[in-house]
Amino acid sequence: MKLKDGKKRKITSKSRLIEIYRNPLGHDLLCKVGIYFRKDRRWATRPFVRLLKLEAILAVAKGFGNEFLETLLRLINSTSTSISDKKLTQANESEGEARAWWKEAVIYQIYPRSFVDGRDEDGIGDLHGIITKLDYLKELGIDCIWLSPIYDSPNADNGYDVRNYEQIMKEYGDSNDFVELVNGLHERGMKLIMDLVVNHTSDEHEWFQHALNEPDSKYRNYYFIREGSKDTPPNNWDSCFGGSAWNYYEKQGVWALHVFSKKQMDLNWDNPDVREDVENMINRWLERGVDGFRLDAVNLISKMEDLPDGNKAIGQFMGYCGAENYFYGPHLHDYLNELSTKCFIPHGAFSVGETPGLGMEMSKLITDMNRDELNIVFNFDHLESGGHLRFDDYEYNLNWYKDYMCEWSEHYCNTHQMALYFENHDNPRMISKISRNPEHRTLLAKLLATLLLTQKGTPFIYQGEEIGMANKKFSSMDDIEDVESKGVYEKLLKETGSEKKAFAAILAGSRDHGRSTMQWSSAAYGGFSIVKPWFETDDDYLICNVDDQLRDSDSVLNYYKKLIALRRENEDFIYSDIKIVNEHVYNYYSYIRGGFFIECNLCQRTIVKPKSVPKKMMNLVKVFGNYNDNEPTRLRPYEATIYRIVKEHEHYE
Ligand code: TEU
Repeated sequence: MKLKDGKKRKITSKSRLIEIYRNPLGHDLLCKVGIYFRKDRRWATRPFVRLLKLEAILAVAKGFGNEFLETLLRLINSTSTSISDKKLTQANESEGEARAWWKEAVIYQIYPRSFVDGRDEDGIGDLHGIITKLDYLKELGIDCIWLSPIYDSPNADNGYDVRNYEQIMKEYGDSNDFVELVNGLHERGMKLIMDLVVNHTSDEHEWFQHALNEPDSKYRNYYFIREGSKDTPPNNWDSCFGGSAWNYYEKQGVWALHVFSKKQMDLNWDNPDVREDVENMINRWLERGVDGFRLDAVNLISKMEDLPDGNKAIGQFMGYCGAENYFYGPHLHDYLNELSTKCFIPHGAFSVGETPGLGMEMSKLITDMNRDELNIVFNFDHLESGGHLRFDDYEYNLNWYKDYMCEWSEHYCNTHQMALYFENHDNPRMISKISRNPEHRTLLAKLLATLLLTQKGTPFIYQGEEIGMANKKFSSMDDIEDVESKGVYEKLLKETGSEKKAFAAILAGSRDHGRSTMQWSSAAYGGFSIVKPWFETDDDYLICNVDDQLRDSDSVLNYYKKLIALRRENEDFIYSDIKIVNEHVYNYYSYIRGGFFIECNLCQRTIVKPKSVPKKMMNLVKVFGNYNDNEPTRLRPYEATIYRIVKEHEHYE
């Protein structure tokens, strides 16, 4: 809210929720609080509730004391933008939506270590392996691949700890393989986006080695290095991989900050030299033919000045302490704008930010096409049902996803684009989160494919998702590779004293479920390699693999192919608005995209269609779905169908 002199009114504990809601950060924080308490996202806008004062809400929310209130107010008042920025957006909308290849593209994420072991047969995936699968990807209909990091790395976090940005990781190949890969993609009309990990570097990166060992070098200020005694870290922040976010170096008598593992040291983006080095590095890759980047944990790059202690209540809420001081830091917008103007825009490069913790309004600011920051972002709010964290053992409720999509679709305008995804290398397989019943596997995989490829946004498919790969059958911590899972296990073991409980959490949330080797065939090791892979899991490849599915016209893989082709042939799936129909019917999700009607059952029971729908059926012709026959009045478990609207429709509600 603006005062008469144009200044923004300060938000205080006496402010009403609706006033806070008008501030982008305030809006998103209120949503997060709602998610935590399993309220619906729009709880703060309901009649009466919207008029409550902040202090009244906090009085009922036990455990959130004064300190929490102060942190909240500091954060909200520190943002200079307000939701009225939407005006910018709406002005543009009347001119129609700008076209862009990355809105039309279907993007496929490759986790190189687990994709294909090509040339050297060492049980580790590599660039040559990827090259041998380019035709497979082209036939599937993929327009662009995103490669998880392939830079030189000691692999503390499988490449997300970069030792040298200029070199290709030895196990993956060399610069000739890289050139062959870029050419192979471009010859096929496909594009390449690389992972850009610049919130931190490996502790083995030469910048960090100089910083640590040469106190007077210019690199000292490239990181957050603080002198001090061994007993007291500079603040109370936790690493999101478990333990303190500070590592002590005995020999040098200093602490250094790492939000992730203790081999991933946070770069100090407030130092202009850091930004310049990073920008030059990015431009070198763009000159080598890269078409864009996925920017790792990029909303973490701007840390609050003086690195203040984290609020304990927020720490509890997030699972680790300190995040409010860096997840949406004071210079985030400036730094993103600088990257965009110095690197992405001059090269016409695409950018997708990985932005853990950001909500809808903050994401809109970052991706508004008038602000020149990022093209799109990966939001995380749909990945767990309300009130749950990834390591909770529970069944995901798809109505949560519907609610999320309804809200975002309502507020995202033509000047923003959503990134649509269910899986990546940081998450278990989505179908396993929803149901572990093997009878649902194929149905669910096809339902998710339908959602991914027919809603409005840029779809990202994660390797293996296209054949319906499921979670792995790990039997103990000996089967686990991931640095995060190991850290979280130690933490939970300390907290609960129970190996069983700690392992149950790992089994539910481990990133290793998505990092197992790709299942190409029923040959030994799933055709991933001819030698024992770096990460051996179970024998699911015998019943779920690419070769078998290529031969089966009814397979998940062929369903993906058909859907991608349908999307390509019909721009309705790209540029038409999404109109949600019967939004309030639980377990039922249906929407119109231009000349198409999509209808889904979100649960494992048969449900009756809303009364108004069957009447309209005469105007619809089934294109295809995950059941081959049709039932006019009911939807079977996880049923998903795409219809063409053949007659002028008016209302489907
Ligand atoms: O992830 C950032 C991130 O915050 C999370 O997704 C994270 O992996 C996890 O959920 C924390 O609890 C990115 C990468 O995608 C991830 O693989 C890396 O480990 C991480 O950054 C550090 O580079």
